[in-house]
Amino acid sequence: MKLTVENSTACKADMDLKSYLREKRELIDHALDRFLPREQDYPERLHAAMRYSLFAGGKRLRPILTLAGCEAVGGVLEHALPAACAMEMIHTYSLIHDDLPAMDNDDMRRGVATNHKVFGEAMAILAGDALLTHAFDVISGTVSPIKEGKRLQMVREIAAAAGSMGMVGGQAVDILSEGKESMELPILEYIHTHKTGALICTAVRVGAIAGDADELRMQDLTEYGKKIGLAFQITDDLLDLLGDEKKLGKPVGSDLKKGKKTYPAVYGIRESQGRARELMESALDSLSRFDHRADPLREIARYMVERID
Ligand code: GRG
Repeated sequence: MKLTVENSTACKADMDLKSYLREKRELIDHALDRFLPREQDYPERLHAAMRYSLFAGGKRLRPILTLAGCEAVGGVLEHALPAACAMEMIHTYSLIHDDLPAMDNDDMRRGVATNHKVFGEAMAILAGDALLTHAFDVISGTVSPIKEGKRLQMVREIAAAAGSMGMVGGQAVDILSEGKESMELPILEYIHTHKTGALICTAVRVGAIAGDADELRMQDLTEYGKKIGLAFQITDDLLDLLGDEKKLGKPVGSDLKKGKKTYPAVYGIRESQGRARELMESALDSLSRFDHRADPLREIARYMVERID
């Protein structure tokens, strides 16, 4: 049976997270394929570079959060698909640029050679640029029953989360802090909440906007998103120390080698694990007003932190 929005797993209290994630990943991959220019479209090399990183794997966490955010407020999944795909395009662009020699200079990502290793630096930069801009075309240009005002709100929120007051700002502070002897907690939290957290929180919010959430639900989901965003980054830092290279699709220990001031580097492994757990519990509390339709969000919060146990 072909998987469609209509027959995909609805949220059940006893749902199996693995099959939920697998199904949603399939939906997203299928939609991404539709939304992206084909490889044979001119200029072919650029479109091949964009598709190479987008379809190299990846957990699709951000777009799944968008769908789950929509589901939690009783929205129609299909309405959130363009925004979900836009989130993944922006995330993939950030990974391509982050891997460049001028940034982290990494050779492996998502289990394969990084974009610049295959296509060269110039094409990797352009593939990232094109994914970022295409994301906004998909949200604003796809035929959708969502009112124009709501779509404009999504565009603005995503732009803010991705730009200098969000992800790019966090990346800039991270780079500017490299090589410093010590790092104060507010700076470390700024980097985490902006570099990674902003996009994760916005992923949940745009799903809820697509689902026509009221203000109270939006506030609860924002709290949830902020907490899991930070928990995710702490977990990612821990995985870089303790994780399995094969499962991660990239070498471990790279933060340590580069002298990065990560959460465990500053606070130690135990304290970081405790902090990630606390954030997860607090994220679950933020969902106390929601019914079983928020179960995927609850399970995702648990899964994020359990990756390090
Ligand atoms: C270059 C503008 C610009 C921004 C870079 C997000 C980011 C900012 C850099 C990525 C560096 C990094 C490895 C951060 C740790 C958290 C993170 C974003 C991990 C990768 O996300 P996953 O685990 O990756 O969701 P997949 O491949 O599963 O999508």
